[in-house]
Amino acid sequence: MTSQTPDRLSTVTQFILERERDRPNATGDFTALLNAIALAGKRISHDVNRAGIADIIGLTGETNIQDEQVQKLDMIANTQLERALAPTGLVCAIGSEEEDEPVQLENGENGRYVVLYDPLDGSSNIDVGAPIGTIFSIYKRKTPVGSTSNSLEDMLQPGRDLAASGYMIYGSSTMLAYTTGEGVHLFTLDPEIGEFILTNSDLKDDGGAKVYSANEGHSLTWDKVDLEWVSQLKEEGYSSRYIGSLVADFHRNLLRGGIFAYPGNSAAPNGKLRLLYEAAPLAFIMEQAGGSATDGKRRILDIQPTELHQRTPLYIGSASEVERIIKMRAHTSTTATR
Ligand code: P6P
Repeated sequence: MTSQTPDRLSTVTQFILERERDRPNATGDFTALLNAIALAGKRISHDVNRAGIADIIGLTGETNIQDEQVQKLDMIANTQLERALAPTGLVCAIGSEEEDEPVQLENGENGRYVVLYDPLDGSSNIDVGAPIGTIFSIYKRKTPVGSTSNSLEDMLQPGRDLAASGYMIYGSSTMLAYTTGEGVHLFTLDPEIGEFILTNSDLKDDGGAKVYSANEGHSLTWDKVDLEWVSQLKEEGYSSRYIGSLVADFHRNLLRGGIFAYPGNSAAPNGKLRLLYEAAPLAFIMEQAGGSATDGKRRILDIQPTELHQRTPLYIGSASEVERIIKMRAHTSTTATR
């Protein structure tokens, strides 16, 4: 990874304001939006770090639309994000992994954005202390401002139309990364002052590390291309790093290089990860850092969503590594049709 190490002390708010000053038609809306997300991130970080003490570890006893058991902290994070975004008046509707349907925000009819998120990705790792995170997507609404958002029309947009995306990782430190299409910028939460402080601006993935992240426990359900791909990496001396928390695996690969894969499989041809609030926002970040992301054939950012919680196979990381799997899959599909 290469980046600009800041020679100044800058909070996420100051940083965005400085960059908005360079845009004549900036309204300050994005500053307010990202501030709200950062505020929720501070609260979620606090809750995650005291989970064992405050008896908020464990399950609510419910299952979400993904048929996954809902952790208490999933719902707390979901609520924190909604409570932070609603008062901005900038968001007409929210899409969340924890909500079956889009959530219209009260007084949101004049909101110009929709926000989608996985409030606490990797939450099954909460009680073992592994890093977990929040992943978010911000789109400009397509329906007229002033109308009650036709949420799905506003949310089912391809990743190439994202206004912004980012993630927060709650690990040994809490960090926030975002992009608006002008580079990837990374901030670290200083809990002493409760501010996200600029750590790296304009992160670039230099593709260096020979690392792959995939859960080979599922490899008996993979197709022969994925099996051949991993076998090639092993022959070339790659190391395997897999935390089982997408944000943590992604963050490591963004900083050090490497490739993450959650392929489709015989049980779930579209894999496990969701397009709108996991794959697409991270693909936007990775492309802005010089990497790329595919479902094995298509650029993730070009996929037109048809459902709010739709899943997609995901290969994301250094451009050369992603190119390799695309070529392998294309070769197999052409030879298979011969
Ligand atoms: P598996 C966590 O539940 C998650 O959604 C992602 O954070 C992670 O990358 C993936 O699932 C892990 O899934 O099947 O390897 O346990």
